[in-house]
Amino acid sequence: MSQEWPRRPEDLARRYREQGFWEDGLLDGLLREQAARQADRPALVSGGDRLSYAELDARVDRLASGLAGLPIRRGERVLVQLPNRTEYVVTVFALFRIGAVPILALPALGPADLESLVRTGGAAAMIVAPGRGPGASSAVAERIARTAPSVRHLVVTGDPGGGEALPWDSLLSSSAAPPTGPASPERSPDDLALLLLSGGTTGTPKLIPRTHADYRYNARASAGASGVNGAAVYLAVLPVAHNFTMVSPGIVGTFAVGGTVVLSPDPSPTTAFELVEREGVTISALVPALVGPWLEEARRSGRDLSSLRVLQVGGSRLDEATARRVGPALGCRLQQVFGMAEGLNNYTGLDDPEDLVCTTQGRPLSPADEVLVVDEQGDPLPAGAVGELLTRGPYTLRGYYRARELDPLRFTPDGFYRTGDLVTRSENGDLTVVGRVKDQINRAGEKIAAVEVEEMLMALPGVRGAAVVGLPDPVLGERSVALLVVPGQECPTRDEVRAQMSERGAAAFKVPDEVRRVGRLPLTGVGKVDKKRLREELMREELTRG
Ligand code: OOB
Repeated sequence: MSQEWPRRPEDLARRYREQGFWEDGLLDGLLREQAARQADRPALVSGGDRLSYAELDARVDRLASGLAGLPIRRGERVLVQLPNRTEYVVTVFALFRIGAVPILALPALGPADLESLVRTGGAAAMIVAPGRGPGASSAVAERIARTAPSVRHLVVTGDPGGGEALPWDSLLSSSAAPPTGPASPERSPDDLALLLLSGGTTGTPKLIPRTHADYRYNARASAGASGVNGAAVYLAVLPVAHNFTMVSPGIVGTFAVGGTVVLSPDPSPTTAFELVEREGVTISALVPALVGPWLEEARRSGRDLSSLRVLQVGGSRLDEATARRVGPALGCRLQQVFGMAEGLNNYTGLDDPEDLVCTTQGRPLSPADEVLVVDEQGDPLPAGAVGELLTRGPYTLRGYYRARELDPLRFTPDGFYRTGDLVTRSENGDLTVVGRVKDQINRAGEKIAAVEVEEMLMALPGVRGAAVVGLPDPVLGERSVALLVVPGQECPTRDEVRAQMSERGAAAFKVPDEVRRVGRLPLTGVGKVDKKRLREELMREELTRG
C-alpha cells in the first residue's frame, strides 16, 4: 500500500532526537517505568477501582495477552469508544503494548462518523461499551462490525447482552506474561502509536497519526508546563478519548511523571467536587462551557477544594469576563490551553501576570515548535496582526492518515500544518485566538469574526453563553444572529447590545442583526459550541416559519 501517513524528513527526525525532544521508549513503557520505580504509588482511581502502578501495569499485561491471543497483531487498528472508566486506560495501554493502534472515538460520536472511522482506519476490531438497557449494547457497533470487511472482533465492556460480541473481561488472560517485550528490537518509537480524531466542528472527522516518540514528548513537556509531577492528582472530567484529557498533560502526562489519575464518570461539577475533596485533586481540565457551572457550584457547595492548584481551560475560546472569575471563585490558578489533536499545544504560564492569563491563549509548548501567522497569500505577518496560524514541530502531524489528497490543502509544501485558526501573536509570542478562518459572517462583504462579537456579548450582565452565526439573507448575503443563554434574567435587547459594543469601540456592522434568547446552545461531544448544528437548526426554523 502507498504510504498511509507521511513521516518527518530524516534530518528533522534526527534533530528532534539529538536535541532530546524525542526519547527512546514506547507509550506503554511509561507505565512499566513507573511500576519499576514506584510500584505501590496510586496510578488510577475510577469508581470503586484504586490501582497502584504495579497493579495497573499487570492488568495491562493481562489484557495485552488476551488481545494478542485473538489475535490482534502489531500495526493493526482498533476502534476504542469507551467512557471515563478503568477499562479505557487498560485497553489503550494494552494496545500500545502489543503495538496495535487505537483509534480514539469520543462516546458522543454518531453512527455515521463511527462507520467512516472504522472504514478509513481499516479497523481489525472494535472495543465499545454496552449501551443503555440490556442487549441495546453495541447495536450500532454490531451492525458496523458485521458490514465493515476489515472488522474481525467486537469486544464489549460489561454485559454484551447475548449478541455476537466478546466480553472484555474474558480477555483478561490469567497469564501476566507480556506478549512482547516493551521495546522488542523490531519496534521503534517512530511507529504509529494512535489515531486521534480531528476536532473540527464541521465535516467528517479525519484521522490524526501520532507516534510513540511524539506523544511521549507532548505528554512529558505538557506535565512540565502545568506543574504536574509525582505528587499531582489529575482529575479527568472531559471525555478521556479527547486529546486534551489524554496528553495536555492529561492521563499520559500524569503517568509520565508518576502522578495519580482520577476519572470522573460524568462532567457535572457536583461529581467533580466530591472527587476533588475525596482524592485531593490538584489539577483538572475543562472546556469553557463547563466553567460557568463550576463557578456556580463553587458558590453553593460546601466542598473543600483547597487541594486544587490549577484549572486548565481550553478547547474553545474562554471569554475574559469568565476567565477573571476562575481564580477568586476556585482559589486556584487558571491556565489557558490552546491545543489541537493535530499537535501544537499552547499554555499560559503558571507565573504569568493575571492580565496575560485572562486575555491570551498561551505560548507554544516546545522551543522546537515553529509558528507562523500568515495572510491569505501565505505571507508572514508582523506581531499584532490577525492571520492564520501555521505550525510545524516535534509533535505536530505532517499529514492525515490515509488522506494524501488533503496534504496540499492542509499543509504547506515545507510541512507546516494550516490550523485554520485566526490568531494574533504578541512580540513575546503570546497567542490570542480570534476566530476560525471559516467561522466568519460575510455581511454585505464585511467580514465579522464570530468570536470577537461573542466575547463582547459574554461581558453583558447575566449572559452565560453566546454564539453568533450567519444566516442567508436576500439583501445582505448573510445577516448575523446572536443566540444568548441568560438564565433567570432578562435577555439584553438589541439596543443594549449595540450600546455595549459601541462603548467597546466595535464597528456598527458587527452589531448582530438579531438577538435571540435560547435555553442552551448545542455542544459537540467534548463540549464546544456546535456551530454547524446551530446553523442547521436555525435554518430549519426559518423554513418552517416560511
Ligand atoms: C483541542 O483539540 P481539538 O483537536 O478538539 O480542537 C482543536 C481546535 C483548534 O484548532 C482551535 O480551533 C480550537 O480547537 N481551540 C481553541 C482553544 N483550544 C482549542 N480555540 C480557542 N481557544 C482555545 N484555548 O481542542 C485541544 C487539544 C489539546 C489541548 C487542548 C485543546
